[in-house]
Amino acid sequence: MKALVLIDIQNDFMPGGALAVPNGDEIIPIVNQLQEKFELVIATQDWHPASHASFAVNHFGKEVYETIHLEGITQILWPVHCVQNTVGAAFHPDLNTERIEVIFRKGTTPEIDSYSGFYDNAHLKSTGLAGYLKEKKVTELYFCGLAAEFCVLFSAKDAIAEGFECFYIEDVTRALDAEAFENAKQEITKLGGKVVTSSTI
Ligand code: VGL
Ligand code: ZN
Repeated sequence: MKALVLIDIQNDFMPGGALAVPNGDEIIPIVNQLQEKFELVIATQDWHPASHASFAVNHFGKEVYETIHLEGITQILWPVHCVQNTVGAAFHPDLNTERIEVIFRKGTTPEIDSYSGFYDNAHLKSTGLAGYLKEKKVTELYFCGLAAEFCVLFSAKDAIAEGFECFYIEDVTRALDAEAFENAKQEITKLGGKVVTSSTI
């Protein structure tokens, strides 16, 4: 059984959003078409409280994109984004949400950040996503969404570690940084995942 995972297709990651991924909106028509090919579609949503530790404004004297140590790991400080119940945290209005069976929200704990849909960045807490998918007898996971080198990459890596066959759909994601995108694809391949294009699905 295969499932399509829509990672963080939210307004704040779109052009004009608080943490805009260049051309992020280009993926939406392809995501909508792809959903028809899957029996199970699930989504993640970055869903932060305003007090979240990943926001630069919550650290006195720190600027956006500086790093700090959080829970023993390096944390990039982001602009305020995807605050719970704001328009920025909502799915893009053109995304077809009718077939999304369940939404896993992440980044809700103020002091820990979660790029992956499975675990927070320090692997302290599970979201329950792996258990949900295993109960549904899912073995193959196809990833699309934003951003390619953060939430899509981290979700794909955790999926591989959880024993799922992982497909990273390279034309249905966009990156903040082109070089990081190339590194992300190499990392997925090295770990045993597959980098594919939507036309082969
Ligand atoms: C993301 C940075 C911070 C993402 C979320 O969805 O890739 N990136 N929060
Ligand atoms: Zn975030």
